Amino acid sequence: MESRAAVDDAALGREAWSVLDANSTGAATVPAPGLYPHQWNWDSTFVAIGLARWDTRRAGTELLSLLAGQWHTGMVPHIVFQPAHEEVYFPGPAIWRSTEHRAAPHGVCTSGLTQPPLQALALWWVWRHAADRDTAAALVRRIYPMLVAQHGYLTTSRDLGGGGLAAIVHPWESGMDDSPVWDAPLEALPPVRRAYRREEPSQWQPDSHHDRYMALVLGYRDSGYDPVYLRDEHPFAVEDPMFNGIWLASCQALAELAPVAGADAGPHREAAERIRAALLDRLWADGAFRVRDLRAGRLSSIRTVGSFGPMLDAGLPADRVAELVVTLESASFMGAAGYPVPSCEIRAPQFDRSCYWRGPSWVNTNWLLRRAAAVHGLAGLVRVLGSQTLRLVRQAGFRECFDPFDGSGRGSRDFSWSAALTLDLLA
Ligand code: 2M8
Repeated sequence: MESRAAVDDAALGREAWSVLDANSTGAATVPAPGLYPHQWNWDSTFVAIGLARWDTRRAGTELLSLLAGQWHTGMVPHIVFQPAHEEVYFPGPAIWRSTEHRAAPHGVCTSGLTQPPLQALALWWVWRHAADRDTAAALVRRIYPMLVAQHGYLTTSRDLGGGGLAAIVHPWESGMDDSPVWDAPLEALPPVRRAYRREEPSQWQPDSHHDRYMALVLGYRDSGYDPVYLRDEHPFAVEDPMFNGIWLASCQALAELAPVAGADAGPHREAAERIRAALLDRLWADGAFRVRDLRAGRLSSIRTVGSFGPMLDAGLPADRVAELVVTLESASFMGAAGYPVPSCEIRAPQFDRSCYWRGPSWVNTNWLLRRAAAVHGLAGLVRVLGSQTLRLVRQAGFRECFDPFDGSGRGSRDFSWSAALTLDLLA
């Protein structure tokens, strides 16, 4: 495998800071040079988490720059575009046309989809770790109402199944784009043509998953980003355990932050309880949380790293936690991998050790599972996830993701969340 000379903690920390500085626009940190030149929702939020112990102001600026893209509906978009690079990434602002929509913010172009609602957990992380208490308190007072609006949006516009969970309406909203759990719902979509590309009809190829991603984007955009269209007509609607597990943890974070903002914690605690009950009722089957396809009315048979998302909930019943830990440590996940945590179960036919969310290990999901282990007092798991994640970046650098067997790097180099979360793990 590709490997570097042993890097000590101080040098690793310096390298992480220089990646974050290089990827910073001044207010936002883009995921990686070249491929991802805009601000991505959960990428930026992981960067804020990584900065939390070291630089309260910069962590706050990161969150505020993302929230400058928040829609009046409360939706926090999955991309806030950087004007200088508008056409570098496809689909760019010309496809999303956010500025034509009355609910979108003025003066900034965004996508029309969202990503896992991690911001409240990040704000709480900043609050909890801030050396600069006054700055942190001011930040909480400023951001809290925006996050209440975000959670309101999920409750009112995304409970497409009517059972208390938020549905995602595109694989991009999960943050785990090409995970095998989206294969069945994508393949059930009507055939699509590449009408969005400047190609002659004679050059049209049989449609791919990417064409289907685009068809979903265009259908939703052309409805005017209408929540009624999402509920009644949009062909992709899925309840994802990681998205909802993060939402639950963010409700608990808002409950902790409410007194700082002079608000009542009660509604957030009630929301967390509702989501927990819905997760257990709707997504738990055969010892794991699974993705529910609302259009097909069935649960996925494939378990992924997303299946462990609800472990972020400190109130998850102990027997469920124990079952999840057995699965996580089994040969399906950590037990047969050299490096944690494969993004898809190793025994699934769809597992692919080198293809993004179909197998590789990721620093951000490792961080989330380490956090989940911490909330349940699983000290051994916390230690393993932390030390093995640091081993990955020490050996292969701040790559986008890693081969779970030999730890070699995959995807972009100098990837922001890999660098930022390393700073947190080094603390
Ligand atoms: C990947 O997703 C984008 C679309 O949002 C893409 O494939 O172009 C995912 O890994 C996602 O989790 C991440 O937020 C994004 C930017 O790093 O890249």
